[in-house]
Amino acid sequence: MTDPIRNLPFGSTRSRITRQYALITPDTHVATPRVHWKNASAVVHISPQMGARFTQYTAELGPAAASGPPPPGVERFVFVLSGSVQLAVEGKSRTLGPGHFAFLPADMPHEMTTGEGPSSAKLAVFEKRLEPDGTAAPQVRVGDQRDVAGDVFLGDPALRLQTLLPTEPAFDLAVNLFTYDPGGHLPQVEIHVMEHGLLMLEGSGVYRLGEDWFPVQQGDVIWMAAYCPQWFVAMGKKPARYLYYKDVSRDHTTL
Ligand code: UGY
Ligand code: MN
Repeated sequence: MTDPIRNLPFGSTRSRITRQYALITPDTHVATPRVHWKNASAVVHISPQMGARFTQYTAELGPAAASGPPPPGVERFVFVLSGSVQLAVEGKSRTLGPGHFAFLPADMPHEMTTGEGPSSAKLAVFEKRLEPDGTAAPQVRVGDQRDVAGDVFLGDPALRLQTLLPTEPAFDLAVNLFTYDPGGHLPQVEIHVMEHGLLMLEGSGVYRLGEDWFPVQQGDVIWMAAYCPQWFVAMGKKPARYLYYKDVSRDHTTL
C-alpha cells in the first residue's frame, strides 16, 4: 500500500538517524514555531539534541513575518531558497532574494522581515556558537552566490566549489556551494574532525555516510559528525549541487 501524499509505502522513509550521521528527507519534516519569530515556522533538521555542535533549520516566513535573534553568543548564516526578505542590520536595509546570503555575527542586532500581502520566503539557516580566536571578531557579510567564483576542486573540472565566507581566522565556520557534473565525485572518502550540515539544492546522486550508501536528491538534508566517513557521486542528467556548513579555523582541542 502506498501513502498517496508522500508516494511511499506506508510506514517507510529514506530518512536515517544515527550517532555518526543523519539523512533527513522531506517526507519526515514536522514544522515547529521558532522562539521570538513572528508568522514563521521552521523545520529543525540538525541540532545539539542529535549530537551536533550547531543547528541547521529551514525557516518558512509568511506575510508580515519577522525573525527573532539567535541566542546570545550564537552566529547565524542565512541563504535564501525562495521568496525574499528585507534584512535590517547595521543601520541598512537590503532585499535578499533567491541565492542571496548573509552572515550575522554573534550578538549583532538584526531582523529579517517580509511585507504585508502575498509575500513569503524560505530560508536555509545555520547557527553556531562563536568560538572566539582571541583576535578580530567576524564582520557582517552579505552577498549573492552568482558573484562568487567557482573554483575547480582539487584539479577536477567536474567539481566546482564556491566559498561564500572569507577564509580568515576570525570566521570559525565555512559555508560553501559544491556543484558536481553528472558522474563527478569526491576524489577520496573523506574522514575529518570537522562536522558538516548539508542541503541538496539541485540534482541527485549517491552519498556514502559511514559504512552506508544512500540515493539522495534535492531537498534532502545530511548531518555528518566529526570523523564520519563521507563520499559523493553525482548521478542523473543534470549537475548536483549542495550547500554545506563546516566548522573551520579552530584547533578542536578541549585542553
Ligand atoms: O569541505 C569538505 O570537507 C567537503 N569536501 N566535504 C563534503 O563535500 N562532504
Ligand atoms: Mn567533508
